[in-house]
Amino acid sequence: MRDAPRPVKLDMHAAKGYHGGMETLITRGIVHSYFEKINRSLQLDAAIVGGGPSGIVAAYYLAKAGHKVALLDRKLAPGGGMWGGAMMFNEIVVQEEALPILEDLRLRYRKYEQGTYLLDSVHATAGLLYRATEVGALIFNCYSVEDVVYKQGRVGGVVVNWTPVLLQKMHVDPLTFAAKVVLDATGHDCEIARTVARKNGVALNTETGGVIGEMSMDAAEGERTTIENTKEIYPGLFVSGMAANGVSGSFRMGPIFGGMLLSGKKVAELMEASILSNS
Ligand code: 48F
Repeated sequence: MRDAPRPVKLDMHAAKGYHGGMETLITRGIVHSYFEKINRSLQLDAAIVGGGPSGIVAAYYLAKAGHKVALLDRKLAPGGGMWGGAMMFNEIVVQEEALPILEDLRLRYRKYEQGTYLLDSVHATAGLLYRATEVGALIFNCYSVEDVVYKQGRVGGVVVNWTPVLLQKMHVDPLTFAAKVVLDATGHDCEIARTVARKNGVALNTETGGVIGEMSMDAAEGERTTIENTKEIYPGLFVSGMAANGVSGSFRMGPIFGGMLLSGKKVAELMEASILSNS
């Protein structure tokens, strides 16, 4: 016969000697640890704006290569448009070309048809976030990037504020994270590229010199061009994922994600080359 399970007892004596008891112990731990994390991020190799699939994959490869990386996302739960699959049917499709990335990140997938694979979108999103943080990428959720640091014709960091501050339209000044390179992985709105062009009156590396804006849906073409359009669009500023197609005026593609993953890997390689050449 099996032993009856022993009652679980939490050790309330852990807070001995703390004025304020257990509550102070908890608060102190969180405050110390959080400020140690933010302190480590004030001078980054790479700041990644947007925690959708392309941004997370970029964070994973850069952190794995030993670079100091922080990813900032305005939502409470980063993951962008991947959690919800398509119309909240929580499955996504990935093409064969992206299988090496699924393998690197140890995600579970099932073979479908014509060189495509299916993944549970919750598993895939949680898995990407887990692996990226496991190799050392720091993730700051509830952070909105409202501007960049712009000096001598180069993007040199991000200007951040709490999302609730911006939602409430409170007049509160932001803080900054310096970064050798910045990634706009903000998805359909390509917010950082727009801000840089609008505020500084500069030409981006696109056909018109501005943000062209995304086109309607063509899944195959959109997937192809999202990788092609992944590039440095201004000194120090890179684009990936849907923002890459938005900036360069190409198609959206819906719930197929191979292009997003490959774009994230490509941009990590481009950013790494830039970090090394500017060190
Ligand atoms: O849109 P999103 O998932 O980016 P992605 O990597 O992937 C696109 C696909 O999800 C999908 C698609 C697939 O074929 O077309 O749409 O290009 O994630 C973008 C993330 O950026 C955050 C936002 O909360 C989301 O999680 N974000 C956007 N603007 C800001 C931001 C900002 N200014 N500051 C911080 N986070």
